[in-house]
This record gives sequence, C-alpha cells and structure tokens, in this order.
Amino acid sequence: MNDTYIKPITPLTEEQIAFFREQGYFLYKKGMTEDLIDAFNGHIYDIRNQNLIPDWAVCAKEKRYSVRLFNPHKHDSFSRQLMKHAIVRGALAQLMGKEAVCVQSMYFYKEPGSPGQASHQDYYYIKNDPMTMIAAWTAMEEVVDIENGCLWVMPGTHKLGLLPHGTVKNLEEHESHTDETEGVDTSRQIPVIMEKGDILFFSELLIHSSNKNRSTSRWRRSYVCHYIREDSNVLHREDLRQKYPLY
Ligand SMILES: O=C(O)CCC(=O)C(=O)O
Repeated sequence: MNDTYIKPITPLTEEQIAFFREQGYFLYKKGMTEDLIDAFNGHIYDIRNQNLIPDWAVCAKEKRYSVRLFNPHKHDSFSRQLMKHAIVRGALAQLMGKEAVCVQSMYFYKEPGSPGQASHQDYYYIKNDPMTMIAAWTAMEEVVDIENGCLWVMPGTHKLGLLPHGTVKNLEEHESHTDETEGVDTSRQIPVIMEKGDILFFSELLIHSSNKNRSTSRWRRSYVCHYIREDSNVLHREDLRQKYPLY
C-alpha cells in the first residue's frame, strides 16, 4: 500500500450490516446518482448500437438488447469506473472486513420480452476460497418492479450452504443456458422493488432469481458486479481469475 492509498468510506450502519448477516442481502437506497446512471446507460447502449460491435460484446443482432453483456469491466474503462464506485467499495469493505476486488461484471439490457434467470446461488457458478463473494446489483431504470422483471430473493437462504442445481424448469420465464436450485420451495422468494441508483448487496449463497420482462415498453437495465475479498481466489474458472482492485 503506497502513500496515496485512500481509505474506503463506511456507508453502512451497524444495523445494516447486521441485517445483511441475518438475511443475506441489503438494499442500499440511492447509492448512485441519476446522471451517472443515465450517462452509463447511454454509453453501454452505444456499444451494441453500431455496425461493427467489438468482439467482446458481440451477439446475435436481434438479441443485442436482450442478451446480457458479460464482463464489460475487462474491456471498457467506464464500466471499470462504475465497478469501483465509492459506496460499493466502502460497503463491501465493511461487509468483508478487508478491501474487495471485482471478478465479474454483467450489464443487463433486458428489453421487453427478455427472459429472466431461474433461482440459483452465485457460488454454484463462481467457487471461491475462502468463500467471500458478494454481488452488488444496481438498478438502472426509474423503477424495477415485478412487471419488468425485478430480482427476487429468498431471505435467510445464505445459511443453507450450497444446494443442488439442475435443469431449468420454466423455459417460458427463464433462460435455458443456466441451472436452477433443486430441493427447495422457492415460493418464499420476495420481489425487490428498486429505484434508479439503488444498490442491492447479496451473499453468494442467497437464492435469487428474476422473471421475464412482461412490460410492453420498459427495459430493465441493471449493472451487476461480483466481488471477493482481496485475499480470496476464484477456483476453476480461468476466465474469472483476474482480480480488479477498487482503488
Ligand atoms: O438480474 C438478473 O436478472 C439476474 C442476475 C443474477 O442472478 C445475478 O447477478 O446473479
């Protein structure tokens, strides 16, 4: 650590940290400003709104605002800046007890009609040792609600350990290329209604999902980054081994 190291801020209260430990998630209201999000949305839209889309962002043209953008932080400096947002960095340092590093980012456009993701635990996809991973899911729309495909969480399930995952059951609602938790009654999931700039922090073992965007005109944009403690390491996934510091 050099002389220019600036300590992370401490945005969370003791009560908020206790809520996260007990429930497995915490909703931080208005953590990012609207103008920052509007600028980021415009920037990310432009990445897929061009004839020659860069290799790292390419997908079938008809699905370019449906298929999520994987790991923009590896290629795009604006995505990297948002990944390091001071509230996110500070909250993660409080929750982890040390600085966090980013290992994955995803930007969801989720235009109307786009499918959601079946219930799962993030640790199933990204094993890390020691287990420290937390996601920060930022709402990038005026309102993210049931109709446009908000996130659903199942409070307290981060205490269940890793559960078996199998084939996705409802292909009308969910993407087929992921897996779904098995052996748990997921009807206890609750919707997390969010406003632009709200940040949802959640544990790698919390069961969560999202449904299809059933609105006719509202997108459901969000930026989601996955972080581990700086002394933790991603296992098995060569593509996510690189750690991106937040300072
Ligand atoms: O935003 C979504 O629809 C799903 C995101 C998710 O499950 C995740 O980031 O782990």
